[in-house]
Amino acid sequence: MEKTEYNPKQIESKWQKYWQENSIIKVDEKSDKPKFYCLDMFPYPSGEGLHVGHPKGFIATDVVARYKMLNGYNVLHPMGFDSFGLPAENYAIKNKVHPSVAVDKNITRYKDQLKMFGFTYDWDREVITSDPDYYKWTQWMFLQMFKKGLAYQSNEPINWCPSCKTGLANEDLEDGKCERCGTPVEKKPMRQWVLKITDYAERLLDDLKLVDWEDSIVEMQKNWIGRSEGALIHFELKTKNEKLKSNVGIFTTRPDTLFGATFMVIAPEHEVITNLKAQIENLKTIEDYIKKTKNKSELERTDLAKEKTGVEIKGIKAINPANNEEIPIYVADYVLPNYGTGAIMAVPAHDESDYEFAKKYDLDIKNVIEPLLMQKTDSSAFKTNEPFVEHHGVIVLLKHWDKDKYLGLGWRDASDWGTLLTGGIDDDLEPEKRALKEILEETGYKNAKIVKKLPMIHSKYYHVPKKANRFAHTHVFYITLLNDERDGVSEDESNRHELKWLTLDELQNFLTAESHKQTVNIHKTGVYSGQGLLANSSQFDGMDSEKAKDEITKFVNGKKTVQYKLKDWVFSRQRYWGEPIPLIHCMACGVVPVDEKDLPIKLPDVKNYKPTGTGESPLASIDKWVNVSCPMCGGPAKRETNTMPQWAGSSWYYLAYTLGTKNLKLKTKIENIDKNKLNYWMEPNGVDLYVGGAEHATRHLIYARFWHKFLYNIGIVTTKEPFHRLQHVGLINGEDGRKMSKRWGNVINPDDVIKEYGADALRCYEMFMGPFADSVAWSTQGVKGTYRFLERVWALGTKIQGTINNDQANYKSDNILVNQTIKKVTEDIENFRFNTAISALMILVNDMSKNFKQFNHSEFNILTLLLSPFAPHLAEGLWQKLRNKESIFKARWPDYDRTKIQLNITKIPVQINGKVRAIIEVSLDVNEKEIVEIALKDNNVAKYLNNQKIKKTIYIAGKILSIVI
Ligand code: ANZ
Ligand code: ZN
Repeated sequence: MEKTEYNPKQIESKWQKYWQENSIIKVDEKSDKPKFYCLDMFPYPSGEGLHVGHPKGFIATDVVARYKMLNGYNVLHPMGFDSFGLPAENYAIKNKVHPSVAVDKNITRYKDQLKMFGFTYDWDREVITSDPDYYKWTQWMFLQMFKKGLAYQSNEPINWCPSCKTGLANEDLEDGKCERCGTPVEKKPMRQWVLKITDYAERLLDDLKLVDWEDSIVEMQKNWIGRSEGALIHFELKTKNEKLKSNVGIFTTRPDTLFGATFMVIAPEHEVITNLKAQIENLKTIEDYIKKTKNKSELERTDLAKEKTGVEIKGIKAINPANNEEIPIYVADYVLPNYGTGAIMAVPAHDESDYEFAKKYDLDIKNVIEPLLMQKTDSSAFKTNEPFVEHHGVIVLLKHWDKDKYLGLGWRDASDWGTLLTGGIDDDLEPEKRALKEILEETGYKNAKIVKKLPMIHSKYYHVPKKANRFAHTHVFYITLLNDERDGVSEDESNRHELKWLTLDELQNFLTAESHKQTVNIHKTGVYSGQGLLANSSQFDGMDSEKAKDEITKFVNGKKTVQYKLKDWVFSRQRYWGEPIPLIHCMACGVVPVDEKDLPIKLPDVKNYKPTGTGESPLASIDKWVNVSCPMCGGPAKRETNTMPQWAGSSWYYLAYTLGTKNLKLKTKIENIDKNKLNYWMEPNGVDLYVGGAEHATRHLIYARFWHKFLYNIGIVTTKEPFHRLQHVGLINGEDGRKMSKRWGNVINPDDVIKEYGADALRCYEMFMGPFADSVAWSTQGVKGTYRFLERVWALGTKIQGTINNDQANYKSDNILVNQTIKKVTEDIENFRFNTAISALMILVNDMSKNFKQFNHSEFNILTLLLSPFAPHLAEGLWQKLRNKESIFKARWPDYDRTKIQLNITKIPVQINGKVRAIIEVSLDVNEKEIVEIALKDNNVAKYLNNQKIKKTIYIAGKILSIVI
């Protein structure tokens, strides 16, 4: 008698062995199937081993890998270890073992753990970045970059982590702190190797079009690369008596605001300070200020919430080239040295930081842009083909005589219409008088005083009652009531609207028209940073700001330029555990590359690998290793002792997998690398699927793209981008909701879970626990639930085994639920909705258990196939029980019958702000999130939403969807 109880321990080891022996997992390139390259971000082997959070992504790629196998693909699904770098080294130092020993031990542990999951890894392709067979090629690639002039030495101040005792790249910081240890970094001038990644900025940006990545990650990359179009404009300098020969260039994205530049700000690091020492009258004060700002992080300097500081440079003025006015120059640390030119023209009326600074130091604020608002939506959208009627008017922001409240008008015949006081100017009355008169007529208040005229606002809209396009020019006044003395107003007026005294915040929510909202906003912040029409800009007055950008740049002989936020990649670390940089310093020849045939330059085995903290790596003290003869002249020379950063090895490991370790042996020459293998897996779009943590969006994923593009340039790869589809994985937190960590004592070890419930239960649970990209808390109860589900499947299989009486089973069914489940599971796997795929399987299993007699052998085959990517061991076991001869992973994924998917379709009205705007057809089982997604794709819904933010959605299942904006 065969044992019928579900015993994962027994079946899992049995089938893992079977897959090994029957080449289910081994792949080669001699296949006529289409290929699928499915990749995980490889782990660094830490001392703690894997906790249950790590494999979530690995399980997902394994599900996809097996699913693709079943769909007839030749699938590469490799694994390896990112074993160089700080994490491995810090672990080694803490535990007083040599990094190479620690890494070996940790890798063994990781592999033991990974093997328990039954993943489809072909371990022959394993890549270990600290293996000389591998890093030989990392060094080789660096040499090619060096030879092409992409690697250069610099002595600029860089980020220095005093705790990790090494320089770091910008990408290694988080909020100005070391990403590894959380210590605030210092700025330290240091000799370092830098890679010119900025040469690739444009391509890194443009080629984002080629990839199929989540929008959020594309957006993060765009921001990191940070492209800005603007102008370079020169300001001449003068002392009290004479013009100076030197001038200062500034970078601005808003040359149209040049007439409003009322002062200039330069970064404390700017060279003009050293160059003009003799002319600066308050040099001591300036130097003191510079000293004070020295160690501030970039974030501290530019944080809008922090108070700005600065000092005026006495004795020198700048000349605004637009109007030849003399303006003061300040040194202030909110201007950064390494962006643009390290100097700016400050336009306080239109830039928030400049405004704050001007307020603090009492500097001139000159408005030069008047908002131009275009009504493009709803009934008052202007009609593009009709002419505009010019219109003049006033808007009054009226302050209460006593309280800090402002007047809003609530219109009685249109309950959702809230405005400020306004009126047209159709007589000869001056705007000021018109504004005061408006107050009297509409409110009866008699004593008011104009405090300030705010910038005019222009707007284009359609006047519904008058049936015409309007181009309105509105004077805006900030007026305060002096007391509550008041006349009665005509009944007519008081019937029309109600006076409401509101705070500025309340007012902003209360107002409907864009021009009124903008009035409050400008009053509140003092700044208008949008587009508009020029004012106070002599011959450019009235010009559209977009056009004025070009015109004013030309007018002052400026130059259009593009700036990037991306900085060159600081590529050296003063640490032991990394790839030695294969360069030699010769007294006579300078920096000389190591001969390629001498690669790899192996990391010497040392006793003392602790960081020195002096800015030199521990390698510097190993005389025997350091002193060499120059490859060019044979004279005495020294090796470069800095090592490469952790991100070097991970920049091309996905290419190494395609070759397999055998092809990367030490003796191999570049000519002998089998590019056909590489191209087989990479063409046409690169790695087909890449899964990993979102924290790599701007580090590894920028570096690897750069590296890949370089290899493309030198003809090693044929694809422009390394990773075609990218999917990020959400974290698994501890049962208490906190990040899993030893510190909280909430770490769950996969070994324990697998021992108790089996790998299949763990795999299914992690895929079932929530939407894949979300962070979810671990639940042991949840694992038990999925375990019981698998038990039920096993029991069902055992039961059916007894009823099988023919071997003619296929993968077809007439059953509607079965066909629906095929469709759902297929689409869900393709779209990374593993949780709903598993719930669909649960529904099918319930039905099969309840109505056992209605299902046949073929249908049970289908269930087993659908389950197999998630619970491969159990599925393989059942497959055999179902009298199939070969491995389930040599079978074909079932197809559903389109005629047998009678979905419960229903019509649902969609309301926007209470009005039905569309009727959409959905299946009855959609949830709120899904139906909102479907609704948003509807043309009418899109039209009425018009990109406005959705405040709330309510779905009454099967009845109605309401959207509130
Ligand atoms: C005048 C101006 C007027 C500006 C205005 C903005 C608005 P992005 O978009 O990030 O490229 N800037 C230039 N170099 C700077 C530096 N080294 N440190 C700090 N700020 C710097 O920003 C470009 C704008 O940032 C530039 O345009 C400049 O301020 C400022 F209504 O010039 B602007
Ligand atoms: Zn030499």
